[in-house]
Amino acid sequence: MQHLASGRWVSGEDIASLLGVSRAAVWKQIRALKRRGYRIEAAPGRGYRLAEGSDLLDAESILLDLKTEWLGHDLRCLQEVTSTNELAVSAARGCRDGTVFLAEIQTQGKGRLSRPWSSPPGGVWMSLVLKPAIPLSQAYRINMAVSVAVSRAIEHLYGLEAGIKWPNDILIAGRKVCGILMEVSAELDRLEYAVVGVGLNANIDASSLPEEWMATSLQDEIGGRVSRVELIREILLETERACGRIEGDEIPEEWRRRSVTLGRRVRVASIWGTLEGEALDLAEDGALLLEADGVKRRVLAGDCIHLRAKEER
Ligand code: BT5
Repeated sequence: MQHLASGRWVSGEDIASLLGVSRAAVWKQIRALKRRGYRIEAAPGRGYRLAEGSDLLDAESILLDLKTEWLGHDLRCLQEVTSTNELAVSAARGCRDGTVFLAEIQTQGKGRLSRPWSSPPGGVWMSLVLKPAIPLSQAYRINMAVSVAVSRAIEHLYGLEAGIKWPNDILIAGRKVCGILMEVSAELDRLEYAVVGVGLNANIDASSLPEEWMATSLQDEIGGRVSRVELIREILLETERACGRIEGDEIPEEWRRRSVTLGRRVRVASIWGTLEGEALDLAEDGALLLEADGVKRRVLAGDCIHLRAKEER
């Protein structure tokens, strides 16, 4: 696959000798790639090349112009996995800080509370292994940093306003384009690692997802396909920048500015029950501060629904 990544013509003979396989094996591989949806052109006497605009996801093309200092330098790009988070969690201890797992398809992509995450080809299904030297009590800041980074990347590349819905969904015009799932491991209060899973609907048709999910995709918003390679590079760069400012007020401040939850009437369901009220602010520990029936309350984790006008009391 990486031999086609440059977009230049490459002969079947050259690929065969580079890989040490037969011409027939190359042809079989090309046929398999086409079946997976890659647009590969073939011309007699010239060989094969990846058609312009092909959305090829491979580590080599991403690394080619990746501007990060440490994040994503160990990039593991796979075709089909159960879940990149699952893979990253099982490997995290032996991985260096900033290792990234990416997959074209997840067969058991997961959301919070083991909810399913639909992961067809064309999305960005990626998990980052992060090992910042912060106490466990501050781990919520990693989540915040990644939400801010994804929102920034979407804004920079496509000029779309990408708001953050508490706790960390990314919405475009009220519809979910990205979900983030963080899993951490710690020893006493020392954070060992965090695995942050980013599920971003890039080149997928959101109308194929159930309407009640209120999902969207970059492709639907822009009216055309995006380069996932460029998108992943930008997310990694913004995440590295945000991780560099993990302590201090800057990230929570930017999270607040990008929040589409604060100031709204919301209903939050958590293990402690359901609360309805006005979302006032984000607390020091990432909890949502609500005013419900004149009383200020804190919710550390839960599912948040932005209420429509007709549901307001
Ligand atoms: C999330 O959970 O939003 C976190 C999703 C994290 C997915 C990434 S992909 C890479 C990494 N590997 C994984 O296995 N996971 C991470 P939550 O807030 O619980 O939202 C889950 C809910 O979103 C589901 O119950 C559906 O209602 C909806 N949903 C599922 N797939 C979706 C999609 N592709 N786009 C929008 N909404 C979706």
